Formats: sequence, structure tokens, C-alpha cells
Amino acid sequence: IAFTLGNGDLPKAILLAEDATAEIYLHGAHVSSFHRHGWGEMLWMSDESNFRTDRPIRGGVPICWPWFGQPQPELPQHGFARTSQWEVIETKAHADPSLEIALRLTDSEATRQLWPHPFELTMRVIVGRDLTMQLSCLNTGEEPLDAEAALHTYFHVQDIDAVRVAGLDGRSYIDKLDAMQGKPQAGELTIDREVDRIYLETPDAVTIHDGAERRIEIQKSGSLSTVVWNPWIDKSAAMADFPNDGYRTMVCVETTNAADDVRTIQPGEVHTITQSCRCEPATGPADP
Ligand code: TA6
Repeated sequence: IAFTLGNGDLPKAILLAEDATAEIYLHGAHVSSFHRHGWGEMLWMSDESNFRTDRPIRGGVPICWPWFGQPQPELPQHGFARTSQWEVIETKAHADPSLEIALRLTDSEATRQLWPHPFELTMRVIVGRDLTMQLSCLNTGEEPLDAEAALHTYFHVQDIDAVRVAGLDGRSYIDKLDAMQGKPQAGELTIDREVDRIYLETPDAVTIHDGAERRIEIQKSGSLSTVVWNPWIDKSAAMADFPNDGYRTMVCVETTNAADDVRTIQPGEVHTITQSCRCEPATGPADP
């Protein structure tokens, strides 16, 4: 594990594990790269991203916490965790042989102005054949804590026209692009327009097929909802930190507790959401 200055001179950790390498900025505890040897980069990063302490990095894995979206116009979209400076609290090498780094964010005067609750947030990133991320919230206060959360992961795909997201068949989703209406998902999800959906009571395994030689298996726990997002043409063009054709090579599959899946954390308790992602051969055994 090495520490260096990344883009915008923001500090970042580089994890050089036996099976993969990964990079995590301390700003937002933001995973910006995961590359399993022989399988190419798994995450999508915008080459127009900001790297400033007052802006979220575009791409990789933004942490949305303690709210998803923008409950009030004066509040930062997707919470303040992704624009906060986290501190490294632990690094370790496992025998399996993955590497692990843990980063922490604790409430401060700045966070209490936005959200008047004490907390201790820990992001553990384990780099091996899989990229595993565990976001844990400890309620260090005296009152129950209601916190939305998301690991808002941008996956790199070869060609959006060939993408099929499997594992959501038969589930219902809230369509953020159609008055938050509830709709049923029939079969695999393909993308030929802007998609912004919160799938509810989702299964713990979702697969992204992208027509390439690999598929991406996503396992999750501690999360009841999964968001699938692609901005498509107009929204890509409207975002200054997003290349106009960026929608062609990315899809977000986000492990969340959002909408009606807000988790109440009792004083002294911890709630953890986990997302584990792996590149597998596209033509491997049939999906579970
Ligand atoms: O996860 C989907 C979403 O909520 C979209 O509505 C879009 O806003 C996206 O997140 C990106 O949000 P950001 O604040 O990172 O530009």
C-alpha cells in the first residue's frame, strides 16, 4: 500500500495486491480505480472530473451519505460524505491474499451544521480478486439515527448498446424519470435512453453483461434497494464534469438504502452496507 498525491494534488492510497490494484482518494474515501490483473479497469471515471475538496469526484464509487438525492435545495446533493476529508485508520494484508484499507469520517462542526447528529462512519475497502466495500455507520449519539446511504458505483462497460443487467427480473422499481411511479421490471434491463430507477426489495446478486469478454457480478448485503442510472445523451451533455459521450461506456449500479429503505440506527448500534464486485468470463457457468 502506497500513499501519494493524485489529481488536483489530493492524497490517495494505491493498493497493489497480488490479484488486482486499486486507488482510493482520502477525499470522500472515494475509490477511483479497481483493476483485476488480466481483466482491465472495472470502474468508469470521468476524464473531466473535478479534483477539488469542495466537489465530488465524478466516477468510481461516490459515497452518498447521510441522504440520497437532495431532500432540501440548500443541502448538498447525496449528502456530505463524498466531499469530506476522511482519515486512514487501518491498513492490513490478508493471507488470501487481499489488501485492506479502512477510512473514517466522524461528525464535526461542519457536518453538524448540515446534519445535527453525532456519528462515526467507516469505509473498508478490500482489494483482491473482488473489490469489496463496506460502509458502516456507528450511531455515537443518544437518539435513533435515520441515514440513507449508497455506494454509487460507476461500472465501465464496453458498449452501452450491448449492456444487459440481469437479476432484477420481476422486481418493482421507482421511476425517478416518471413522477416516481412504481413499475415492474420484466426480464433483463437494457439501456437505450436515460435510466434512473430505484429497485426495491432487490436480490443480493446483479450481473452486468456488456457484450465484452467479461461480465461483472455484483453482490450486496445490508441494502434493500438498488439504483440503476445512465444519464444518456442530454444529461451527459448537461454535466460539466461528464464527457458528452460518457454515457456510452458506463452504467451505475448502486447498493443503497434510499427512498423507503431508510435504516434507523439505534444509539450505540452499527449498520453496514456491503458491495462486492468481480469480473468474470462472460461465457462462464450460467448466472446463479
Ligand atoms: O444515482 C442516480 C442519481 O441520483 C441521478 O439522479 C443523478 O443525479 C446521479 O445520481 C448523479 O448525481 P451527482 O450529484 O453525482 O451528479
